[in-house]
Amino acid sequence: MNKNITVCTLGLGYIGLPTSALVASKGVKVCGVDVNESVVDTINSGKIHIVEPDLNLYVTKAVEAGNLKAFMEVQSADVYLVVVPTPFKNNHEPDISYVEAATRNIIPHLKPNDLYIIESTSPVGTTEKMRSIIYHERPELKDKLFMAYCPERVLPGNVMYELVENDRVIGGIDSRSTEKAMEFYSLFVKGKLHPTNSRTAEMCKLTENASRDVQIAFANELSLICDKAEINVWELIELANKHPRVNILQPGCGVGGHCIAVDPYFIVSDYPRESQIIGKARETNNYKAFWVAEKIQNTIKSFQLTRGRSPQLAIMGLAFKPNIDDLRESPAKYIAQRVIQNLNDEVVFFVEPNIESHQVFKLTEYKTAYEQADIVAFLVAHDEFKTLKYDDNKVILDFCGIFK
Ligand code: SAJ
Repeated sequence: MNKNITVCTLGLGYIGLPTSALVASKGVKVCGVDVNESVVDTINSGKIHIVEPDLNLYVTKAVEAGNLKAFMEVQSADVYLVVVPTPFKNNHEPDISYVEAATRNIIPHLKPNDLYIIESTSPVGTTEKMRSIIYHERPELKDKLFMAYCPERVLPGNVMYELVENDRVIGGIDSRSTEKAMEFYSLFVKGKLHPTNSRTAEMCKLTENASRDVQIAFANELSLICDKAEINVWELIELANKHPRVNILQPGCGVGGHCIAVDPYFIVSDYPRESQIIGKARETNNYKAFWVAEKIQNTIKSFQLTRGRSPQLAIMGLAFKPNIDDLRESPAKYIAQRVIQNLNDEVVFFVEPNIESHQVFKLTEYKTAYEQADIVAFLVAHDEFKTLKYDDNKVILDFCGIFK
């Protein structure tokens, strides 16, 4: 595919903006579209609205070179990338309304030989549903468009590297679409491009994250068992992983973020009878956060009974995973909120080294909190916490293997 094409990306978030900036850095004209006017203005001023290493450099250069411009409305192009959110409704039903809305906004601009790609995590069959909508509105384009589903699998914090280096699965609605989409991604992806159909590509994304959720649930279930069996779960997992074909992941205070904790529901909601393990893993990982909150409450109560006074408590970590500043969908934040709800006269120090301040939790520096507290609950395995020395005089609740 030559570079004098125009790409229109719908959705300029954690994936849409990095992808747009990367494609633009190859000399391709990219029109980014977002419903949020401040996002559009921020990008057109050469700045970014999200935290992602190196992204600012790419966006500034692409905007200055005139290869990246943001708009509130869809611009006519040759390639359309749909990279909008796919949240779920309150009963864990996937919500593809943003994908459908973006598609309907594209339809009037479509012409023969255009390439339409969905990257948003979607329930199986979504690309086929969008094909029907497009052909219903534009019957003259039937079989004259290229349409594909191509999920991303980048790790937040390493996006600009992984967008280039990771292999990608390219799922066309037919083989000519798969080929066309592979031509497009070969413009900027160095990883291997794996052809398949759209349903398999849609399920592949969900499978990757559901498999990780199940693996984490196994580790979390082990931690509950070991707590009762009075076994050090960190030592147990380390020993079991000495087996050449065993790789048990790490227990935590629950599973957060808007990927691993969300995507499995896309499978469960469509295949509820068949996805028993996937569904139970979701329950186990959600229950772990509740169990941690209860454990902290019980520890406070037994401290008061045995010491005759209320403890000072340190809640170590609020982010959804180690060494990041993202608190969205964070089990640690949920646990901290539960602690606040049950507070009597205990003093609580909230610690999150990756953010300066928080509108709900008054933050304390981690060394100070550790020194002052009687009970220390480690919720997130931030690197800073691993520099602390184990102190026998404190009640240490280590839910994430700081002192493993
Ligand atoms: N977690 C554990 N124990 C572990 C590993 C993770 O409790 O051993 C927890 C983390 O603390 C966090 C949650 O699971 O709360 C998810 O963290 P994560 O490291 O699995 O990753 P995400 O959500 O940042 O990114 C995942 C990745 N998917 C896989 O590793 C299969 C990433 O490649 C995807 O692109 C991303 O989801 C996504 O956007 O789908």
